[in-house]
Amino acid sequence: MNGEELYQQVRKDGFFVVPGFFAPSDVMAVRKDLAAILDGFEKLPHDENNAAYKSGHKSTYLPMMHSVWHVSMLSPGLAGMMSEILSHDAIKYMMRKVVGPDYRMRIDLARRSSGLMDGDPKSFQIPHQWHVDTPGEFTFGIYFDDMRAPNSGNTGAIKSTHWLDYRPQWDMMLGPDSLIRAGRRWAKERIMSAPLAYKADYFTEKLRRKLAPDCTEINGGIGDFYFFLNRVWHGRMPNTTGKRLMTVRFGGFACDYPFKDDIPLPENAMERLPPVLQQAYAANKPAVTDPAALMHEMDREKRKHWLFDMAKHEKSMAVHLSNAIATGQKPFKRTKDAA
Ligand SMILES: O=C(O)CCC(=O)C(=O)O
Ligand SMILES: [Fe+2]
Repeated sequence: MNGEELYQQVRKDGFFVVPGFFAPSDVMAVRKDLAAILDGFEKLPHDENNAAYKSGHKSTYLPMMHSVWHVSMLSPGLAGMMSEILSHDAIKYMMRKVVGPDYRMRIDLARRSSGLMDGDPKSFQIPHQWHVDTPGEFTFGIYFDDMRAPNSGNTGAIKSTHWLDYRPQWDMMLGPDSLIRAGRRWAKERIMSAPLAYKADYFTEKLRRKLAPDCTEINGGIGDFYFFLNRVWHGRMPNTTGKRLMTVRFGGFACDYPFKDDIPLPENAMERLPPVLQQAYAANKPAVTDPAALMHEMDREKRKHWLFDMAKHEKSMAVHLSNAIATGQKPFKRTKDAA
């Protein structure tokens, strides 16, 4: 593993997988701990008054998955694996060039899919829709099952979209749900009816076709880990395997970017962590900066492309027109202003 190569891969694609980093027997031993932790929380009542919340380890049940937060503080084995990644010379080199002189971790979590059929593998839009998160954010992931088969419910990413000045969840209406969500925001009111917005799909469909070959499931298996920039268009791919598959994700922010929000760490969190993670989770770090870091380079770049602009305009005009027709108001005027 070579730090410069990893850095170049993040520059180019926005993510990478490191295969065979851990010994499979070590991963399987930690997997046993994590499964027991998830099983334990699963037996508790699935509500906010349960012991999981009270202990500071949020435990969330969705039909498609169960997640437990800050699991590194419950599994020394996992904490050891995370430390091994973060203290590896190649990763330190990559992080220095991508994130800058220092970063602060925000969360780690274990997620186990429910095994229910999740999403339509033929659809361009994925179950956890294409999105970008907060600027300055990065995420690592470790596979605790063999998730190399297509549609294993891995994190997905669209290559090289981290250079773009577009947000798929607000600027691009790539699927029906995003249409309603982003449409509401554009219209600054409830969308009364959006038939035109569904039909006006000429450039958007061209955009989907342009992006499709770069849509990648970040597949991996036991021993492997991955990394992505939360600025690359990403989401969760469908899980059609019928299996309950487990991953751990952990990530945070470059110190010179606003920290998204402070998730209170569980009690005595720091004492339960090895030094590398204590350092990574430490609050009140100075905002040390390096303008040459990739995070800042992306901010300066903000690449535009005519097809993205056309797709954006096509949908926004269609939303405004649909709404105007439905409400009998003049298009391109907010209800409040018009009244
Ligand atoms: O793998 C997933 O569920 C997507 C994760 C994601 O969106 C994130 O970590 O920011
Ligand atoms: Fe995300």
